[in-house]
Amino acid sequence: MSDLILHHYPPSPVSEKIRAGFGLKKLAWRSVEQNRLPERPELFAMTGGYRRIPVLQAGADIYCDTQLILAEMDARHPEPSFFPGGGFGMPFAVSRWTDDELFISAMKVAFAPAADKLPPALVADRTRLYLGPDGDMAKERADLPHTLSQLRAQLGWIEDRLSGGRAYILGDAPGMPDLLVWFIYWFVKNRYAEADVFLGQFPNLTAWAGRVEALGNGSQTPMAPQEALDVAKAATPITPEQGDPLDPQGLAPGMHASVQPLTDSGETAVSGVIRFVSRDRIALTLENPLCGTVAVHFPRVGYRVTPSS
Ligand SMILES: N[C@@H](CCC(=O)N[C@@H](CS)C(=O)NCC(=O)O)C(=O)O
Repeated sequence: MSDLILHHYPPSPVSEKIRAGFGLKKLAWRSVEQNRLPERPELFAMTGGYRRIPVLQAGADIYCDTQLILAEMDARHPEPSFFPGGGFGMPFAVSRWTDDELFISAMKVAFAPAADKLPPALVADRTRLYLGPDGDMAKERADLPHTLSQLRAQLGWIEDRLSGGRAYILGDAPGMPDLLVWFIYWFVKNRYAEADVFLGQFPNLTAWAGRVEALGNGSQTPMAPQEALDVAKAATPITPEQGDPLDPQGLAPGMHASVQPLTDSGETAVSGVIRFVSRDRIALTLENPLCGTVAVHFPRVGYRVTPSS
């Protein structure tokens, strides 16, 4: 069993990206089911209030955002690689499209037509989070044909990429680009009432989805939120104190800082003491009596780091 603990909830599409990653790597992992709404006291104690799901935990090291979670999974369990054929770098660039424009199109298609039947608190929360302070699901529902035209054109790119008998997006072996498209496909397929007809126009994508689904989710064993806290408390972060002389912001270990997503989503910042700085990530040291000392990692892209004193 690996020491990886995933904090997630089953209907979370972004978490499905990681669950499928466990499948690709055939990993055993511990599954901590979190609330769908942000009532997650044990998790917030460990992350300093980072709002999103999923979060990956390994002892007292906590990884926020799937961009970083995938990188960390591949570093800890290199084979089979998320980057077959040496396809490094580019999948992260592709993820800026799948997690932004493609995800927002899919989210509107999944949520807007069903919004009347979902718990109002959930709809209000996700509308604010993804569509900003002026978001309106009723308007999105009326605009569904336009949104479907956006989603259709984007999925068409992957349909074309999979033409000519290519089994996976990079070729013969599955990799990170497949996870990036799979979670969108899974989200639309499971939530949009007309998904079978809509997705039926993409035969290559449909055949590919069968192959990705067959990779499974690895082998998961449930863990209670309190047990995950206990694991953190019993562990010491393995993240070293490390600076980066080329850091454009002059960030360095020992400085106090806060980290916040760049989107206008109303999320609170996470504050702590900088422990690790690199081109791609920042880690803060946080202290909380419930979990002791933890190192909380964030990607640099998509997040603003603000030194506080
Ligand atoms: N950039 C984040 C996005 C994560 C995200 O938006 N996850 C959704 C769940 S699928 C979420 O956190 N929704 C609000 C919530 O669950 O509280 C990542 O890649 O991890």
